[in-house]
Amino acid sequence: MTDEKATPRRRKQRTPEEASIDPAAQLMLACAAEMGISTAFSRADDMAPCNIGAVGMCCSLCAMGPCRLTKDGLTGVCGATIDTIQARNFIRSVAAGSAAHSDHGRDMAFTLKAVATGEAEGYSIRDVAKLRVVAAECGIPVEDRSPEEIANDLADLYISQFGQQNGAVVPVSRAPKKRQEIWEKYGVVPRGIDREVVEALHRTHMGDDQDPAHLLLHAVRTGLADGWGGSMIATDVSDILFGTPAPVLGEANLGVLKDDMVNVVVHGHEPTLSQMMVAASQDPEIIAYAKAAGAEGISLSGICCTANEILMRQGIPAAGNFLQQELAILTGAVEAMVVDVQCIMQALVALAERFHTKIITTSPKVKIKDATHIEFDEKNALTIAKDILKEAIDNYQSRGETRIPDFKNSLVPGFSHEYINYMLGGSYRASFRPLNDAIMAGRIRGVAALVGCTNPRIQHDSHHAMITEELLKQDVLVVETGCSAIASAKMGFLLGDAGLDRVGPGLREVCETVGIPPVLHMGSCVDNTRILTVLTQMVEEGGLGDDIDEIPAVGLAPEWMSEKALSIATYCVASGAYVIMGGYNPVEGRADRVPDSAIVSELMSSGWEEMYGGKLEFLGDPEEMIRRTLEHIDAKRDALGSVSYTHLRAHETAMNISYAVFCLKRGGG
Ligand code: NFS
Repeated sequence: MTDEKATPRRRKQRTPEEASIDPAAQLMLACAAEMGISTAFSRADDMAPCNIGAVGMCCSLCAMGPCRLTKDGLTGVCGATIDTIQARNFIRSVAAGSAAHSDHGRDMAFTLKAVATGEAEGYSIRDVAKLRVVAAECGIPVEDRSPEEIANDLADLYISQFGQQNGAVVPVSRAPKKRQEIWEKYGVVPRGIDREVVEALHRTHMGDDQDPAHLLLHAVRTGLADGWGGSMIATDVSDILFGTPAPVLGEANLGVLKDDMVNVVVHGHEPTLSQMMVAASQDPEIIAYAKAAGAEGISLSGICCTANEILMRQGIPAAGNFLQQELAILTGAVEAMVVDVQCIMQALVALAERFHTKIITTSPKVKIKDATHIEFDEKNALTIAKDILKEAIDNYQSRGETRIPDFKNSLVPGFSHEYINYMLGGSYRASFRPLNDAIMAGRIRGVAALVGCTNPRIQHDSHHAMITEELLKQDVLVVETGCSAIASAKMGFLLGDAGLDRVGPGLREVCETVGIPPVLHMGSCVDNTRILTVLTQMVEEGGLGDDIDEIPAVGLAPEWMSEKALSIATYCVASGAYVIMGGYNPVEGRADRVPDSAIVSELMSSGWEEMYGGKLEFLGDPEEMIRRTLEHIDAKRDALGSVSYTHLRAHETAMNISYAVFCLKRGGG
């Protein structure tokens, strides 16, 4: 773990302030440097990205290569052109992202089945109302049936979506009618979730699909299998089993760790384990066990999307986002980091060896060499969760010096689409009407969804912060998920009063009237499907066109790093959204640099715009992302014939100036 051994030749390292804008992260990075410990930040400094692979100029799909297409006109050994190679690499990433989200959805469906048949220890159906709504939408009879009977049928239906061979996956029917027709026209309706992922791998095997446009059609179908398939199933079932989120008070950042308690950090994605850890941590037997070990009790917190799942529902604090997983261990105060699937750095195990922290893997799919493995199984969920906590408590005595940064922020997460609908209209007239009206009248200029990861190649949290801050000033309502939402939480945007002095006057008026923060935390990354649902309901409400691509809305993932982000981007574009990704463009590389030769980039921007009304662009500069976001929103407003936002603001500014001049002339203030 010591840098001297691992990386003999050090490249220039960023200072903590250059690496992150988060003061808690800066403090821990300074500690890491002092202790000679590497982190993702220092490893990113030490290892420049491969400039051939980063922009998609390398093919490693067979053993005749890897082929690097670095010279004008070069092809791979098999004759593959750079366009084919880039499209193939891209679709493989989408397939991996779609698989990760969807396998999570599959496990949720299996848990629902186990709960329905009484085989899951400690779980119950928390949101019977949502179960009935979702089941009825799927054509499952609900009248005069017990929740378990309905849940059993819904679980069977959802499980069947993964192996379905023909037709359309069920949640696709929730999309606007016009959208479904577009997907049918281009033959991209996902037939079965697993089928699309398998076909993506088949088509990209050596010697198969070689037409970039044809490959990208299947990238769309594979992405849609995630967004309107696996991820949507994951969100539905999580809400049914653990409750549909509603606003709750929470806290975020490393300052949530406690000096006098046993700190257990849950990290990963699936709420089945983390929800049971919440229940077990409140068990009197476990609290007594912790006290007997000399601690005041157990303090549970989360990292990454697992954090979002328990933050949204129970207000359990978030210790941080993706890049803070190592920093949490560096505090010396974490007895156990309990992980399941996705976004878990292998470096955690070697890092934990420098401290007393136990890394406990729990998923049958994920083991890390030298970590402790306690396999989770929903049939004995509560017992296993208690065993894990006891392991952490037993480790409390081994704790050495701690350095918990004194930084944390309060926040109000929990904005499910059901709650947004309710808060806008009240119980009896729940409706998106006020939101649509505010957009049409120009009080809200448009909507931006900021989602996705943090990436050590970009100053941690900085692009999330800058873009959120500027869009709010421009009266753009911001909704967030994943690590982006945790970044905003740390900046205080997820609290009503704390954020409102930094937002434009129109948006501020709406937030104050409705009583919401200017940034709405909508959940984990699988919950991006909640955003699709909100957009669909805005269309159904009327006044903003008859399909998602007509709404003045933009999606941004400014610090993305994961293949899941590429799958999300693809299904959002196919749903009609303009999506801007930060960092580098994985399909940009060309040796010849002929300006109009960027075939795959073009297909995904203007090509997809022509087909789906949405487009995908990769932009490194956050200022450019803001400019294009506002430009797109204003163009969509114009197309709808809504009040011109810029004229409205210019008029208000002129009125304010005349009033100020009038006051000055009267000698007033
Ligand atoms: Ni999303 Fe959530 Fe974070 Fe990125 Fe990882 S935690 S699923 S992939 S890093 S936002």
